[in-house]
Amino acid sequence: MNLTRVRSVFISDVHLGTRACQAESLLGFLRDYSAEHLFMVGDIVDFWAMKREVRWTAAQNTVVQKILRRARHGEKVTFIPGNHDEALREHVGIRFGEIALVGEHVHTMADGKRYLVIHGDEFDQVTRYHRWIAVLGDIAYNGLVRVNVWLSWLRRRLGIAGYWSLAGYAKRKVKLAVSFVGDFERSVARAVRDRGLDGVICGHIHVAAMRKVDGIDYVNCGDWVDSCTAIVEHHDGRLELIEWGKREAAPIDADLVATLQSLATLQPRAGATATEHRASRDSPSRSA
Ligand SMILES: [Mn+2]
Repeated sequence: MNLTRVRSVFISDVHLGTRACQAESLLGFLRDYSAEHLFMVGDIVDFWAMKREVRWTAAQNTVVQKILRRARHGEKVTFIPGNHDEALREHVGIRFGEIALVGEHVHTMADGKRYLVIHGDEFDQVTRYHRWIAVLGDIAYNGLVRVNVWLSWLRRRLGIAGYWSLAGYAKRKVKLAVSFVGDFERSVARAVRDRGLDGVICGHIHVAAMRKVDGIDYVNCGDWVDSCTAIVEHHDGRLELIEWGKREAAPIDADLVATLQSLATLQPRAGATATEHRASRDSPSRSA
């Protein structure tokens, strides 16, 4: 195990309850990074998608259990609801056991810089004023992510190295998406500068980033449905973008793993044969 201790971990857009959620990858990341502060920056649970279909896997359960356990063991866990878990916004200001539920948070980094931690959908003109477009876009995006699971499987079968994301490619290429991302980043930066803060850590648009936007440190956690990215703050206040999806082998859909495993059990396995031999050797002596 390769444990890295950091001051803070920031994750967003996990979308628990959906097929696209890369819970196994997130578990791998959480296993490797322990922190004093854990910020969950919105869209952790996807109540929108769960109205259509609920996909709750064992790995997703483990994610919840791991986070609750970390909170019990003294990690300061802060949950900032997003638009997909906006039902929780009614309860902002309450503590759920060890977890603080807040609408936004100003985090002081180890080097004294002050960052606004917020999901960010309030800066997205589409989500704010055209909810039905957002819902349609959400369905289309989930479709892309789903197709991508099969593409990455195919790429592995063909021996093509590395991870390539169809949804990521679409986001980079579609002109509308590019200008949407730019508008979003600038409007977040403007709000943060107006409040006299040094930077922002947000999520929502599923595009991880760590750069200056109009003089503000613009940091976006990305997501755990496609790119598998997170932000960590080291003990000296330095921020780092962790691209877990690129570090690991291409993320695999849990169902696909189950299918491949059931196929694999149809093949004679060395381990299974050895056990059978031992069993057949033991049984006559026992009956004797
Ligand atoms: Mn969102």
